[in-house]
Amino acid sequence: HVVMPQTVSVIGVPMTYGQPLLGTNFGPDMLRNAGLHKVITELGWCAEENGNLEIAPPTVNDPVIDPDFGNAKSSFAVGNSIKQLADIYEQKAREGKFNLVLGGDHTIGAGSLAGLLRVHPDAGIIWVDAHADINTPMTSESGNMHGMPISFLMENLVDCSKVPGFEWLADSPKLKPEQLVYIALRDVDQGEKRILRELGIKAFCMQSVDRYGIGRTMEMALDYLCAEKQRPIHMSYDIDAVDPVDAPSTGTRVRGGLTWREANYVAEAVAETNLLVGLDMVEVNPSLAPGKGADTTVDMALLLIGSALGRRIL
Ligand code: 6HN
Ligand code: MN
Ligand code: MN
Ligand code: MN
Repeated sequence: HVVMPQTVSVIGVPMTYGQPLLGTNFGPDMLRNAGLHKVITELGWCAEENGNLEIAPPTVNDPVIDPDFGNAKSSFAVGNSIKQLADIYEQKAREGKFNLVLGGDHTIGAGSLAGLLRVHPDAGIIWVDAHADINTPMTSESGNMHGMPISFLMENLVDCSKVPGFEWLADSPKLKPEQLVYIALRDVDQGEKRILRELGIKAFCMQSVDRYGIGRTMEMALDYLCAEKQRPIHMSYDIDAVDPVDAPSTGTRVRGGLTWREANYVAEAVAETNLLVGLDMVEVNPSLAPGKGADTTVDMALLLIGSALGRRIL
């Protein structure tokens, strides 16, 4: 039996180095300025503001990954920064607080998961994303680390001791494939497809949403994680899971995404389990589609946070 935490611990992680574009660093403050704390408290939670983590930029002297082990751009800066997130996530989770992690690009998902698994080694993960984010430095075609965070946390997939900045993850608790489920995938790289197939990872891509509807899809996803036994859940929500019509300000837009209602329903269905202990909201980049597009995207992200924190229509 898992008790629903009463305090939402807000952690800003203004990370940009996991992908080539500037702007994701503005995500956390944009969400706060748009009324994040009001959303949290109006839903009956206490809001604990932890501010933004300090993200040290890459320097020319940083160690880089040996090409024999693949490509992972700015791994030293990324890895050292998200270690801070792992530590604070762990601390807040031990205090029984709900972790609300504001990105920042999706590399920060690796920090959240690392902290989560130290406290809840058998947690379930719901990864809501157009992308699978499970490239290893070897399979990645781009070298952009926001396409890799899950690979570092999956057992027997990456030797983290070979990735500068990520050595601290080498003997951290890892995920088993059956702890992870995807929602809304629609742009998966060849190497990722092979990994998903070989590890037998459960994925509900957009075609599942088309075929079964979002209601049945979420029922299957949550049954998959929790039917046998209840477990704490962490949801990592990439705003690019949402159709670009409703979330244009993000770096890797893919057509054919979740509608406004489907996107909220995902969060609502997870909230209804009362098992959610943490949420990442990532890849909001107000510098892309500035103005109305950015407002639309921030508004969407804020609505999704509210839905995940238990807002009901009735
Ligand atoms: N994201 N699969 C592509 C890559 O570069 O590895 C895209 C990754 C996108 C990551 O949106 O968080
Ligand atoms: Mn994505
Ligand atoms: Mn692609
Ligand atoms: Mn992502």
